[in-house]
Amino acid sequence: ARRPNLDDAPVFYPTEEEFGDALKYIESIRPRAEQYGICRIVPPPSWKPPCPLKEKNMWENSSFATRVQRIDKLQNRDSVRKMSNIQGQMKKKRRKGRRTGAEPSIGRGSNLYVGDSGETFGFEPGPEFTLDTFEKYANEFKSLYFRQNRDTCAIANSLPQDSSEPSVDDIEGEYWRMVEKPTEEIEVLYGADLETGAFASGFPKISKESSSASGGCYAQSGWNLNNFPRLPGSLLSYETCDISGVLVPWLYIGMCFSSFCWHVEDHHLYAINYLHWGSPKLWYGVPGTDAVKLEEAMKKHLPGLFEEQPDLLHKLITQLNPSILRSEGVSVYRCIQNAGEFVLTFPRAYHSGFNCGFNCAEAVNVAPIDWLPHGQIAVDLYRFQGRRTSVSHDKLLLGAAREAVKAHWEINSLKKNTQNNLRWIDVCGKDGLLTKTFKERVEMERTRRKSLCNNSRILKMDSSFDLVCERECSICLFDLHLSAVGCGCSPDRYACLDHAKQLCSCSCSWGSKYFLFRYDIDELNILVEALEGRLSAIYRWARLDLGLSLSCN
Ligand code: 2HG
Repeated sequence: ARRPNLDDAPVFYPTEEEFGDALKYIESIRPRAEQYGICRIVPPPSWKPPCPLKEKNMWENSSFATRVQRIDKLQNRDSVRKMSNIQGQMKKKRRKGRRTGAEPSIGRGSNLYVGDSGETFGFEPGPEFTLDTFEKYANEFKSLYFRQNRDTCAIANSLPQDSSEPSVDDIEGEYWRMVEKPTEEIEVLYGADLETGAFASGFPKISKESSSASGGCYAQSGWNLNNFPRLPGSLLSYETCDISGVLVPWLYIGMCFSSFCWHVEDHHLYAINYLHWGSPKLWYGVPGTDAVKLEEAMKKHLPGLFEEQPDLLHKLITQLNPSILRSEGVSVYRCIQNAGEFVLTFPRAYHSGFNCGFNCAEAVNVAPIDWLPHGQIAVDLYRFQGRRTSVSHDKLLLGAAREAVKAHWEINSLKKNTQNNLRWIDVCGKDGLLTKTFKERVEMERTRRKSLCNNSRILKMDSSFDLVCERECSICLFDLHLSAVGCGCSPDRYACLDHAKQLCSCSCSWGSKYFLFRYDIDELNILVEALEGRLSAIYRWARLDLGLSLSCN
């Protein structure tokens, strides 16, 4: 079988010095890399982080959940074929390997659905494994597949009798043969979306001991994915909740053919993935500018699946050969990630791929300032689709705006030109990215507030309104960080400004309704002017919001 004929995504080799500041480095490669959607970053040779997952205790005693992936059904769901001999053998082994009644682990939402026909497709929960037992399972599958499946597997036929490993190209050709024209059922297991909080991270964590031990610098490193989402300059630092998979990394324990299907990151965030050990992970990436084209191409080629499930791409259960995407004018790039390397995906860059054998990766999101407009597009789209958000976009936007004005105040009144303060200079001013995005959001808010009834009660939103949990509109799920509508009849139920009337059945009597505003429009306007660089506004905002005044000078 032929592998897709694609150009490679770019590869970057930072020097030790460049590698020192993770977000600065990413910003430096963005002009060359973003147009490919994904890129590979090979750390300097001195980067050798100790991996806590390699400890013997972890291999023998910690178990993790897997999910079952039917590779022959990722693209064509109507293929019902006889189970191969290998699958029969692997199923028997799995029963033996089962340690407990495996708990379902359905991360990143729901990748299970029931089609119109009643047929269920999705990644059902598989058995639990330890790293030890999964490694054996994975290795056995791969050697059985490529050496004993000679009837159906084109590569196995061409492999010399005592051949060692199939090449990545061979595995890739075989993968797409199975996805597109399966001759048998192929079922693999994936330990995907494992919460590092519950299992373990592959990076050392900051602790009292780590500051002195040799792992100390790795515990503090910006490339340690436990630190990455909240690095200074990443807007995710303004989210107080530890959102699993976004702010707290997930772990992926893979075997040959285990797959991640076409998807974009929640909120069109950047994502970074590090391969701790094992066989390569093969990626396909599409630049964010081709995201809509990809969606249209998928709908065109898999119309039945999209009719059944319009939000199919949110389920992460569907592959489509990159060659088909290419034939529809979608730019697709290929990337082979080896152990010890990072892969970065840019905002709204669709990506998919699979593992070439037993391996372990970790991934998390990040939001450098250039992500802001992409994030705004994502929440506008979510509102239109009635889709729940994972983070509060307005909390991040407002967090950045407040921090930027504080930095300007410190630079002006305290002459504190720290790196942290100076990073905000370029994104502020009349044409700065932060100013422009924030101003547009305030304008949107102003229009919505204006259309509301004047004689309703307006209350200052408590600063802790959404501190521990995100608040969302009970009708469209829009995030309520900036403003909300409540009614005396239903405590703890709120709506966004657009759905004020639908909140409850007392809709005709506005009198019982109240509005919660975090800031009134005049305050938001001061913040806009402060971002534009007007000194008087900077001082007014500092006094008003931050409790800072000239007397501190
Ligand atoms: C993602 O795109 C991950 O969600 C890749 O970074 C997942 O390694 C995987 O399977």
